[in-house]
Amino acid sequence: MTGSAPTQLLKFESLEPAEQLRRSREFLQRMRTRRTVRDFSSRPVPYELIENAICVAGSAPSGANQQPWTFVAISDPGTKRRIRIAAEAEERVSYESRMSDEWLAALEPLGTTWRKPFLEVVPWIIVVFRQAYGLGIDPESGEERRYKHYYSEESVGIAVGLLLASLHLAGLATVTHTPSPMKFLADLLGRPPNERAFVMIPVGYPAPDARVPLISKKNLDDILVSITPQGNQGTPDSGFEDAGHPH
Ligand code: IYR
Repeated sequence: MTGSAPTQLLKFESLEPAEQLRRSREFLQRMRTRRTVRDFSSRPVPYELIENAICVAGSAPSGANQQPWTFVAISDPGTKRRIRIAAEAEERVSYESRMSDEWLAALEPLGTTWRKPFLEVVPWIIVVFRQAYGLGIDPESGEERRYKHYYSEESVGIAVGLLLASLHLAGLATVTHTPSPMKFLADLLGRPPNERAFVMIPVGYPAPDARVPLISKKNLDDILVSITPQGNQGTPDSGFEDAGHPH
């Protein structure tokens, strides 16, 4: 560290290579089973699972460590109903007139429509807000002022990735829902003027007969460009055979 800010000694867990590989493979296998679910049961979810997942999300790196996020967790039936009514009203206009034919065709394999009954069925909805700027008291003047936030979109995107992974690992199902426009959420949930709805994540258990679209993820070869020394293409010596990736 070259700056003059205070520091502390890093606590870093050093793993044996075999343990690294075991954990890495286990995490990969688990994450491969995550699916976006749109057909939920109303089975309750303990609040601590929601709290812990939001703590994980809150551990994400962020621009200048400004942590420009607010998570609103809703289980109140009246609020969920109001969210459903407002979201469906926007989605209906989107599906019927705002979205292009190209966009609707791209969504065809997912089978989505403007109807969002899951918003009332799920035990929890987490609405993630991005703080476009910070609001705080200026230590000099004692007045409230705006603080610039850096990389807030990227920061909140990273936090949402951790949130989805954490909920999945806790055995919960989610749908990443972005009704558009989403302004109604800040109004309905009484959020301050610096907060913009980023994404809405209904959380719960799948309905017993839930079905999901028949879609697949790209292969590693299609998403990874590996730049390694000549003659050692893509296989730095790990000491292990068969990393177990599909090609
Ligand atoms: N926000 C709409 C439409 C939608 C758009 C995309 I891009 C998706 O991947 C899925 C849905 C909705 O939630 O239905």
